[in-house]
Amino acid sequence: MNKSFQLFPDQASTLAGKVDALYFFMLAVTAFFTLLVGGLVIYFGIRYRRREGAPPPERFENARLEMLWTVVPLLITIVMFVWGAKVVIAGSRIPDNAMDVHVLGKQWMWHTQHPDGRREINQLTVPVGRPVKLTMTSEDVIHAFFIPAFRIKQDVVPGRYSYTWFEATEPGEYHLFCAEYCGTLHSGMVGTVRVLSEKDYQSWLESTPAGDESLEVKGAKLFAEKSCIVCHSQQAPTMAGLYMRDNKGRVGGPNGEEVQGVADEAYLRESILYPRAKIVKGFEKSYNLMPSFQGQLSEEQVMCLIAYIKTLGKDARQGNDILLGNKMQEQNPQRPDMSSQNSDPYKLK
Ligand code: HEC
Ligand SMILES: [Cu+2]
Repeated sequence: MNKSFQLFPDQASTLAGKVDALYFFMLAVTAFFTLLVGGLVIYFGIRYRRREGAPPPERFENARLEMLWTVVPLLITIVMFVWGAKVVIAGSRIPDNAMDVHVLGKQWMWHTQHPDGRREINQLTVPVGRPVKLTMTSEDVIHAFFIPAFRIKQDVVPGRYSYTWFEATEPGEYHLFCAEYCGTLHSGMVGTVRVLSEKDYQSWLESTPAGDESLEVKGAKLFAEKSCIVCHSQQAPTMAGLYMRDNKGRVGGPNGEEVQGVADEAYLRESILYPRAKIVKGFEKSYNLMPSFQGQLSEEQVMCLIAYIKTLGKDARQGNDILLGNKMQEQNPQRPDMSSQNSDPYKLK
């Protein structure tokens, strides 16, 4: 098909076909009834038009007919509702094995960052056939992350994380847009999503420098530099195994209210920037309550700290693994040696 004039964007994700099937169904139903009702209005308008000397119109009622045109549309809209809900759920349930990518929107560009520290600007490179989870936030105003070919669009809001995911099905290059008016150069806030075959993706990984350090390593360093370690190795709750723990019964609101949810990225971010919003039970009266780090950490630094906390499994030992033990060092010899800092956890830069 002629690429310069395309009525519909490519179908390039697992979700695209599902969204389109529903869309075309609704389009067909709408077209059918528009033609039926419009056609009848015109036909009856002519057939029963007012004529000279005609008797006044009779009143006509038919309960069965009325039932019919009430129940049939009801059934059709119920089908649309159930089908639509299924598509929405498929689009919002993020698979567990998804690759993590961070997205930061700002006037007027998209920053994307892979867990290993690789960054791209106005570009996102992903392998085909693997689910990718996007954790997104904005540095200034509300943006919206929109990839038409994947049929995903999600607001990106300052001060909180939003999530979306996709699994690309076709290698190629696709448009990435900002879909929320965000200032004078909003229309220029565009980018490219590059979907590579697994082989090309591997060679891309090898050929591009991994940037500086991975997010986790940066996060581990920040954990020491910003003195999180000072409290969180002793008097404050452990970070070990915290990610995705159930908050119910474990954490309370500012006045001890019940709290729902799990310790996901959004919760960790809130705990760092607004520690008073939710307080771990038993620490309400702690003498060294956590200070707010709002204004002292950039969104990117918060992202790194979270990436680091996510790596700490249940058996991570505080004060040792928490300063990025040698385990990670062995896994990737290119990562900086943190052992000098390990020996003196309280040394701050
Ligand atoms: C002055 C001591 C102190 C410092 C410094 C500190 N924290 Fe805390 N932190 C606490 C205490 C006490 C709590 C438990 C009370 C609460 O939830 O606010 C806590 C709670 C948390 C929680 C929620 C824990 C849970 O189990 O839900 C996270 C996440 C966290 N801190 C991260 C950090 C990070 C990251 C830093 C560094 C940027 C940091 N903290 C610095 C004392 C501190
Ligand atoms: Cu924008």
